[in-house]
Amino acid sequence: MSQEWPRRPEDLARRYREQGFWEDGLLDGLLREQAARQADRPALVSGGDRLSYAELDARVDRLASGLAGLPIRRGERVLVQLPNRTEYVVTVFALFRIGAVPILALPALGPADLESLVRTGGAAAMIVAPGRGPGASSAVAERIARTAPSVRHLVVTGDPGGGEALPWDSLLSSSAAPPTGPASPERSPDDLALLLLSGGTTGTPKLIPRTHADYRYNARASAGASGVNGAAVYLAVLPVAHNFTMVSPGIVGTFAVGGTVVLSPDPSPTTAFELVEREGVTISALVPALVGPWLEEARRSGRDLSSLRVLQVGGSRLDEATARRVGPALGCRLQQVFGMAEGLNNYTGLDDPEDLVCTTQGRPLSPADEVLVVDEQGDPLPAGAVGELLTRGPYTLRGYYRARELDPLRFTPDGFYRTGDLVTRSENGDLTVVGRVKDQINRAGEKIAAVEVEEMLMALPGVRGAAVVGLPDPVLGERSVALLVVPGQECPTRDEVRAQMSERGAAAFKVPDEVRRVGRLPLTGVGKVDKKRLREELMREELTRG
Ligand code: AMP
Ligand code: DBH
Repeated sequence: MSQEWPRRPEDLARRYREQGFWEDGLLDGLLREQAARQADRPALVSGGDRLSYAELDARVDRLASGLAGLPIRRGERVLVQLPNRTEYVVTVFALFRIGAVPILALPALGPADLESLVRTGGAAAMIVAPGRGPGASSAVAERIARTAPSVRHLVVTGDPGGGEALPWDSLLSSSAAPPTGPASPERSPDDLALLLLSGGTTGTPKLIPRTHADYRYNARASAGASGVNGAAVYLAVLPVAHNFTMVSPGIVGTFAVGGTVVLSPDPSPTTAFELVEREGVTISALVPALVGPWLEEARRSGRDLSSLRVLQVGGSRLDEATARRVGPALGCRLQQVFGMAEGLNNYTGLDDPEDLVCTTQGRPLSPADEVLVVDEQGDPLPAGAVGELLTRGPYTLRGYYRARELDPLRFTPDGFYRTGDLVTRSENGDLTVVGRVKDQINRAGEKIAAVEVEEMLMALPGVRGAAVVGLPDPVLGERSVALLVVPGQECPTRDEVRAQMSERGAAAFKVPDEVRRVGRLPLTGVGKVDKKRLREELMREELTRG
């Protein structure tokens, strides 16, 4: 087990415990604790469901019994790909309760990524929704479940449509007997609790190990930073499986303090505003690409948004002009959140001056977060200088799951995570994100690993060279542009690229927004495509084109 993911050194772990960062307690314990404290308070609102803490906790018990009966055992991984509905929350907390480890897959992930997660994670089961998302159709899930040797069970919410899958409802056992009896081995807050997806810089997404203690701390501290307490009503607009929606403070943070979580079935502002008015939503979280549509809709719609106190925006860089419109248009405070599934969360303060809130991406959440801004040699830089952000702390990973070979690349010898983000830090510790070292495109918050797309482009007929870069885009943050070297042949069209990529199981958001033919690609000294120069050349061209 210890080879699968590196734990923190014992002296550091002891310090985090002694200083109160890590509490005793497991993630599902958060529901148990609230059910004991305030049984009748609304915990979860989704579609027609309205569950109190006692009801939600009981439903988690019933599913936990069903899952344990399959059996799914403590420590086993289970791929979960579900939309923003009650079943997601119940599933994830039931897995926590039996000590199994959900792998949280976004609905937009395609079959190729799903399969790679199942294989890397060695998943014993898959729990998916029928026909939701390109990767989640029952047929795709059935194929993966059949071919991946580790998978023993496939569970589908809704109608499994006559296939091999087990209906999720049938697992809601009638008895709520504790799924893990006294004979089960002692569980620890330091156990692996869940596996999150990294945006990834290599071809396949990496798995991020998070423990019960570190995730509980991340959630509770985030609730503090965003003013979420027992009176809060948190609206989940982004996919529930995203770390932002889970823990910053998201679903887990809201449960930690006994507030109410409302799930929006889709990200449209029309749906969201109806829920804000009906449920008295106090806080929600968006990626920058959704902010414009929200501001537009606020102008048009007659909905009463007066309950809204805080709008969090994160996932990619929010431009200052849009940032300044949020407060006046929505009548609430903006909070920028710069986070990563690997751990570190930064928040602008709710009482910060407007200039700071609109121009920086916040400060580290925890007094125990260590951050360094370093140059290419790894030497620390003074305040104001641009460099790579390194971080270490009580909720930041020390290595990816089953990817020990990446440790020397992505971590320093003393355990700092190399974020790949280029930032500046002010004298006061406020961070501003200015770019990325790592070669990925951040398209509306969806991270695209350039190499993965390039690999697929190279497989097209006649293509001799391919590079994918992100260029600034007012709506998407970055749009992806593919440059193809196709000597003496027709350049493939975007439709042909799309067809080829979808055949290879790629998610739709990974298809380049633009495909251009070039004569050559600029190379570095060692002969790698010089992305930095390429991007500069393209941006110059854009400027001269007007
Ligand atoms: P992931 O590794 O998929 O969890 O994505 C995390 C990355 O998203 C960070 O390392 C940043 O590159 C980017 N990111 C997240 N929040 C922000 C933000 N508020 N501003 C700019 N970039 C962000
Ligand atoms: O982009 C992210 O991964 C992200 C953004 C905001 C995140 O993981 C988070 C907050 O926790």
